[in-house]
Amino acid sequence: MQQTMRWFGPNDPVSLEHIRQAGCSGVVTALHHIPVGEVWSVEEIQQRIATIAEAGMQWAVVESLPVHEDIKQQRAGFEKYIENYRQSLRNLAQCGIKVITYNFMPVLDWMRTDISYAMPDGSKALYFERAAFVAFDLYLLQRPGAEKDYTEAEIATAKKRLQSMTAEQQATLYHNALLGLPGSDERFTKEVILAALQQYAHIDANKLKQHLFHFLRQVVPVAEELGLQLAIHPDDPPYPLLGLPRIVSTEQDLADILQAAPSPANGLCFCTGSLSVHRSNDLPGIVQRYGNNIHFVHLRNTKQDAAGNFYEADHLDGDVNMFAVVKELVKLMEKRKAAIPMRPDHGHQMLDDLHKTTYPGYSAIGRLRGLAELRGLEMGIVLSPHQ
Ligand code: DNO
Repeated sequence: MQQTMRWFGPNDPVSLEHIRQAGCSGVVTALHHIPVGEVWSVEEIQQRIATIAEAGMQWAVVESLPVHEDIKQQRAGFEKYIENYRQSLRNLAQCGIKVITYNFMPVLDWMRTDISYAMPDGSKALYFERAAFVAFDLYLLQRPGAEKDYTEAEIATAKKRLQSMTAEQQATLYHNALLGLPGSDERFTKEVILAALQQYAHIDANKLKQHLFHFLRQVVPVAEELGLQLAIHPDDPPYPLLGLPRIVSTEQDLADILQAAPSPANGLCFCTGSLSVHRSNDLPGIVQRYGNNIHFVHLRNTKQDAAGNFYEADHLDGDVNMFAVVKELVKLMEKRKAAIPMRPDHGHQMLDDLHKTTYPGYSAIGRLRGLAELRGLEMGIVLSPHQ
């Protein structure tokens, strides 16, 4: 695998030097300062390539070239944003960048209720607690009609959970749940989010899928001609939230997406952390069945309990059988005779990083630990003839 790490750009407290010292040859980044929907110019792209090259690495993957909400909702005039997207793809191709990650999650990207969940060893992880999330939805966000999405038992548990929290804990939950997209400082206020959710009142999963398919049919042929590889990121977590449809959650969703615009350019970001939370997803099986279209890999582990709460476990621990996954990826790369870019997705906040402020999940040392473990796992598999 080509070893990479995500870098949020010049304001990221984790420097390119740190990323190189972790053993990476590739950097995964985006032009976060360009507003969503605007064209990424050749000059801006080249400037970023040069910054990364000066640090002795290569801009391996774009994560993300974000899809404007108007495309997801097909609001009047959305075609203009599709054209801008195509133009950004042309500019990226002209600069020699090949792999482009994006997602089609409405309004929100990832969602966690706790970004500093204490692990028994004192490190901190990201955590999704179902009751806290329901309490946020019903009592803090006060989304109209939210109670229809939950059972009476869930509502009762959420109410108790809310009452167990101090005002400060409630404020932290509120803040965590409304954290903006990674890489942006934007935070969703209650009014903004309720208005945004309202836009989806008439867009169900079926309709959203049609919008995604339309987008794919418009951009995939251009990407194919340019020799690019698009990689859609799965929903995190992989189910509907806050009444919003989510359509990149299961193996069937992935199959539908690939089928909608068959092309080597129409591909997947295989994110084990996101997909693993949907228990029916067979991760090594997905690599076997859809490997040809896997263009980028996020390796992360999760540990889920019966109530649907999950925390981000150590990379080799948790519900994902990382050995089986990496074994399939090694087979795939041997077949392709090419390395696939991979990043250790997230990591615990640990050691000196416990005293630093970094993007949730993206501290240096936890990711370095994850990468080191994954690198060793891969090497063990490659070098052992009997696996
Ligand atoms: C979270 C990330 C996601 C991902 C986007 C891709 O840590 O994995 O935010 O970058 O969904 O578009």
